[in-house]
Amino acid sequence: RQVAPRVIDQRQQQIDPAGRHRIDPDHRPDTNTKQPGSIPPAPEVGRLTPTSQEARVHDQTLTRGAGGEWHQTATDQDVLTTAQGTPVADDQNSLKVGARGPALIEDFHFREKLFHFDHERIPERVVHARGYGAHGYFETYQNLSHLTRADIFQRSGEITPVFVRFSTVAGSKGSFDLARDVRGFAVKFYTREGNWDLVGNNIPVFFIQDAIKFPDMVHAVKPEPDRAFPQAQSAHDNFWDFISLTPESMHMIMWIMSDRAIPRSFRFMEGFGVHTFRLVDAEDRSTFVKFLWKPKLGLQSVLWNEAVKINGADPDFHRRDLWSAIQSGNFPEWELQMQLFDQDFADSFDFDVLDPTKLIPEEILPPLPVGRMVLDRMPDNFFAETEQIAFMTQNVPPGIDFSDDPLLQGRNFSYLDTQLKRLGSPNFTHLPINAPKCPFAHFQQDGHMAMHNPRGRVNYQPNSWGRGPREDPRRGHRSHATEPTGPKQRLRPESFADHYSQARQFYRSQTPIEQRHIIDALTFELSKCEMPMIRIRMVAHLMQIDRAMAEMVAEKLGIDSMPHPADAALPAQDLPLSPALSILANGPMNFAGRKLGVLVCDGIETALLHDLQATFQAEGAVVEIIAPKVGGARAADGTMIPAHHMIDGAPSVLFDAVALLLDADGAAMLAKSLPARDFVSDAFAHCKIMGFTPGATPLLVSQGIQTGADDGMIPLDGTNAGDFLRACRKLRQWTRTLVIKS
Ligand code: HDD
Repeated sequence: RQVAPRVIDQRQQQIDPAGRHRIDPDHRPDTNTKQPGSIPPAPEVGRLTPTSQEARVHDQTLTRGAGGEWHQTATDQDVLTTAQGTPVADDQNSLKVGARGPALIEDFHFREKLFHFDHERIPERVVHARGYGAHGYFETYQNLSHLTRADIFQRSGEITPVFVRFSTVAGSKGSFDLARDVRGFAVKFYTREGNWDLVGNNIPVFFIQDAIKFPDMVHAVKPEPDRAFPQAQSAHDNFWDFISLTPESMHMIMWIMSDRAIPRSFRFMEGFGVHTFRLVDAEDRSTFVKFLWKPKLGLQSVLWNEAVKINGADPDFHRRDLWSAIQSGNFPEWELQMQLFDQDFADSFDFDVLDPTKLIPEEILPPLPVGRMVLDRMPDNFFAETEQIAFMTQNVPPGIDFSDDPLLQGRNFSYLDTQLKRLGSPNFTHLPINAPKCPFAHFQQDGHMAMHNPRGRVNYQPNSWGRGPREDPRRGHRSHATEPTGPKQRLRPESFADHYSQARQFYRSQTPIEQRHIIDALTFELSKCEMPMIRIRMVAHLMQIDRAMAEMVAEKLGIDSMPHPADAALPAQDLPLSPALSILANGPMNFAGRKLGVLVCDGIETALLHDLQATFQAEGAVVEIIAPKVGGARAADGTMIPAHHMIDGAPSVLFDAVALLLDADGAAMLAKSLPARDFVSDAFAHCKIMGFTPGATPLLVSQGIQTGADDGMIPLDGTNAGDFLRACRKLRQWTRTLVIKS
């Protein structure tokens, strides 16, 4: 039956124009505007190349016309337009014959909209696909002109804009944050003499010594090609097969099986440039350097059992943490340090400084602090900045140079190559996030999406017109003049042959709790390998590193007879221990930047809550309230306490310490709630410091937790918030691991 169509004009249902999404014009960041709590970012340096469409690096929403005028993008104005600027009359209905169609191909707005949508995705990074970035600045501590002519290190107090992207390695873009994995720590410094990319990790060594093995290593860790799983995990046969056949990876294996691979937050991680680089001074004298980032808030990791649960409760745990910290003005900070050494040191050191599977212990070569980095602004747009940023190890300014580390040499090819694939055009440096902020001038032209081409007649040099930029042998980047010699061959140097000594040094420098975590991690990962032969081959390597560790792993895996130790080109030496390698031996001993979760119910006293809030906030910690209902809880004095979370959505794994402010009725009620029971039992099992009012006892008892179990259980009596905070500063009550397997 034909029904007469009722024509609905969707436009009448639109939001009131006043309520439409718009960008507050005052929101546009101005590079000269002081932000509260931060020092002003560096002024833009010089002018960019002559261009008709230059975009200000700090502002993704504005473009500049030839006459210098600024154009706003669509989101800044009231009238919706096509990408061509044509005002749109109807964005709710496609153009049809009659009300019921068919649709007409002449509907350019509809086709343009779909066309653009269809092409929104770009390939994710082949590694480090999941990442999160922020803007900030680097402040140079002192003049280092005696070491390097890099402009960034010439003046104390120099401020250089930076963009940092943290990442996991193996997982795809949509994977979870708490994978057991290396974390990328990539920093782009927009210096006055070009971009410097320090593309590092939170681990100072790498799996392989030669870049030719990188594709194999990455294939092995990524989901297996036939079944396309497991996602973002190294716990599978292919990874451990490759590793067990690659002894040079053993040092790195100790690191990724340690707590370093499950950081509590990006803010609590170290960063490392990994390779040996060179600093070069104005007289072309070279000093070797390794770069290290030290977090001001100290190091902290989660337990594996926590990581698994965090991934379920909040897969965005790390990115949310960075977002919240920066948005609330708690800007994370790292100190840049340099380990500096000359050829004599390199010759006398036990290992080859070109071998990226080795580190130089800080006890042997104490690092020199050279500056600090503060992250103080989130990107305006994730895609435009965090996704499109292109890091390349080849980006070094004059005064910084490469060593012959074969991994670094291979990386210098791979990063440029991958950007072309990912960003689709050799003009990716025209994107504001990748463009230098210093003057630049060259004759590269054309190509997809060219935003600034040479203006006028001259696009080459030398030319007779006396125009255009020329090279400058004095200011330009000069490679340090080394004199490589030797036959052309494919060979690993003998100086790269010791694969076990530093692995042993790392393991033995850990505290007993950290050693236990390594054993648990190895056991877990190898238990996921279906091929017994792979497990046994790995245990044979562990025998070379530490026999007792190997035996414990074998015992937990149910391997009855120990294999022979793996053949080693060089047997492990007993190196001096390096306490700097342990997280727990270098605890922050404060609670700044950490999060207290306070579980409340109706009928509680507000005075205690306010006391806790004031005490913890004064420490620089965040306090979040969890209640049975997200609407909050009604206090004894009748006031409403708003909650940040409902108990069902806020398990204790999301907090560094917990407080239970409950009366007996509330505790008895929560003792029947599974999320509340998990909240306390997990907090206890994860060795968290727990404060509790006397009324909370029934909830604790329901989980078999004694209120006086240990020094991490703090009864709250309304006067001792300070004692509770002091207990929280140690972060965990590790003695509990003697009774509970973590
Ligand atoms: Fe790499 C990305 C760090 C070895 C090839 N790498 C990438 C990122 C980081 C690192 C942090 C993400 C950058 C971003 O956030 O966009 N990579 C390292 C470190 C290594 C290392 C510390 C060893 C010391 N990488 C390495 C080798 C190769 C690559 C040996 C190849 C020969 N890496 C790449 C890449 C990526 C990349 C394929 C993927 C996305 C990208 O570059 O931009 O080119």
